[in-house]
Amino acid sequence: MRVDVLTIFPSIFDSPLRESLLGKAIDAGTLDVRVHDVRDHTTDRHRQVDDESYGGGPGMVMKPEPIFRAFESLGDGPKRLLVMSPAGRRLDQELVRELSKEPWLVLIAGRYEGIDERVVEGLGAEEVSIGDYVLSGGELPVLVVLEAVTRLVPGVIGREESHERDSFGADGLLDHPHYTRPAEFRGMRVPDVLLSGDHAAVERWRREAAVEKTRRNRPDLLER
Ligand code: JCH
Repeated sequence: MRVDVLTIFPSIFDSPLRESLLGKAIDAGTLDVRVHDVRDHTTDRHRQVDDESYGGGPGMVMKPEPIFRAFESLGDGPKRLLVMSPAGRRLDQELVRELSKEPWLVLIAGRYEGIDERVVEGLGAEEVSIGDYVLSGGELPVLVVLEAVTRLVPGVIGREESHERDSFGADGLLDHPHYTRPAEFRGMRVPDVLLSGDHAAVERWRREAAVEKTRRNRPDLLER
């Protein structure tokens, strides 16, 4: 999968793209992530990427021209273009699965009060929100989308830690609790059934524990 990121803060992406899963997938060539500085696509002396809001009010808006130029510098080929926004379609595992099937994604991280609407209109960008809270820019949302999507790309994570173990798997339940050694820690015991070796009993316990955790933490998931 190829992913191009358009941002005015490219250095934010350095360490997250080097570490862990993303870093390994990039090293292995499974993932080709390219980060572009939108400011490099300005044409004026001041390399201006923002301007005042038409209609007035406080706060600046990202200008469309450098974003269009950055996008058009990527070359030809079918791309799915996403722009991060608190006013976007909320990211969920269903959208993540869909995006993981795309061969080429372009993710735009804005700043200020957001981006000129003509990026949505003229480039066909889809607005995506990572949740109902407000951040100061789209860089962290881009990294969230990248990590969620790329772990589903074949070859990015190992077989054994595969996707059926997701909290938002086919059954729509949260994941069950996990335990490792020691069997007793500061007076807290691991449930006996998990030490029993009875695989059917373990499966029944996990299912019930998953339902209970979902009821407690996310009752909305059980309604559906
Ligand atoms: C962003 C901003 C509009 C603050 C600028 C670009 C995404 N889920 C999610 N939360 N926040 C974002 C996000 C994404 C891109 C940008 N900002 C700051 C934009 C606002 O209107 C209320 C407030 C925030």
